[in-house]
Amino acid sequence: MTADLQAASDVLTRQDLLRYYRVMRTVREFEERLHIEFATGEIPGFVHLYAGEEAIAAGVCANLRDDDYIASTHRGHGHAIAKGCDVRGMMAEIYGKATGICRGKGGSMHIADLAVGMLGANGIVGGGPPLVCGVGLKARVTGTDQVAVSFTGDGGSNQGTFLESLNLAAVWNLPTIFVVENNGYAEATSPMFHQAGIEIAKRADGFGLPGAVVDGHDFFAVYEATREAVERARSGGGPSLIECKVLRYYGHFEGDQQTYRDPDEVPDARANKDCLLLFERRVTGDGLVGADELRAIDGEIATLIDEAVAEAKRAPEPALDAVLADVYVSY
Ligand SMILES: Cc1ncc(C[n+]2csc(CCOP(=O)(O)OP(=O)(O)O)c2C)c(N)n1
Repeated sequence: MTADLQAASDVLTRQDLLRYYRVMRTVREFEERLHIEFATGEIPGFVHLYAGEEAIAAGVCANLRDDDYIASTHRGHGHAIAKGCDVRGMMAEIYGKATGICRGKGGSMHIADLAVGMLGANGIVGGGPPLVCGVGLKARVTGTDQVAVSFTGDGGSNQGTFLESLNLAAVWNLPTIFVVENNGYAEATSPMFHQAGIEIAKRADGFGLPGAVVDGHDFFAVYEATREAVERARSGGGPSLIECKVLRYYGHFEGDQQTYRDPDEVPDARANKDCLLLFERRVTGDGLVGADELRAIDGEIATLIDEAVAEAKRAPEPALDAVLADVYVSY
């Protein structure tokens, strides 16, 4: 048993392992199905798939409570599912239907549910980090022990908002965690062309914060790094930066021809770095759960996604007179 699995299995029960496998499988099935359904032309707007990156959403959110917060990106389905958003409601939302989690007016890039602390997917690259500074400040001022996590891509980590947020979070000692999902491209641009410095995580040094780099395909590595950061944040120790190195299986958006990619990259990642396969090998190899239990979960999730798609297709469009409702919120 490796050290991080040993450390994680000291705190994770068998039920936990099954729960986090279920989260990753749900995200994978949701995304693979959206890839197929998007091609039919029935889904409006842009869709950016998260498949391949599931261990990050699952490993981070496994450490969070319902009343903790996350702020997401344009590639937000995995984060939303892992934080507890309703999967059927999300599917209907992506189809733009009245039964959607935001009544069909947000679509893929604006899924939010404050009841589970999901502040929203975000069409604005670099939009999440300032939001978590806001809720982090609220938690500090009101004296709760809530924490807030933002997800940002490697491209987004070059936005001023990201660096300004690291600075503010450090100055104010906010209970925030900045997770960077470095999937090797900002749209079609490799970090070779957009990233100065060796590692994004090293930027933490400049703000006096702890920074860590982990393999984003490895649930246990992400889980352990986040557990440490969440414990620090909850107990008043302030913010952290975690960079997760990962690969995405699909294009930047659905329809992207991916001419910027080596054709072997995705087949290789699917064969050798699939977070679900890695997870399964480790937990079954160490006798923590049975492969049959994982297959049973696969079956349940396949049914759930089939039903979610069928329901979304049948659901009504939002009524015309609802178009202006909930667009602005006054405080
Ligand atoms: C402020 C802003 N600038 C530019 C864009 C256009 N845009 C959308 S996604 C994207 C690239 C994001 O790359 P990255 O942060 O690495 O995330 P990934 O897509 O790789 O998950 C850009 C430039 C935008 N949505 N918002």
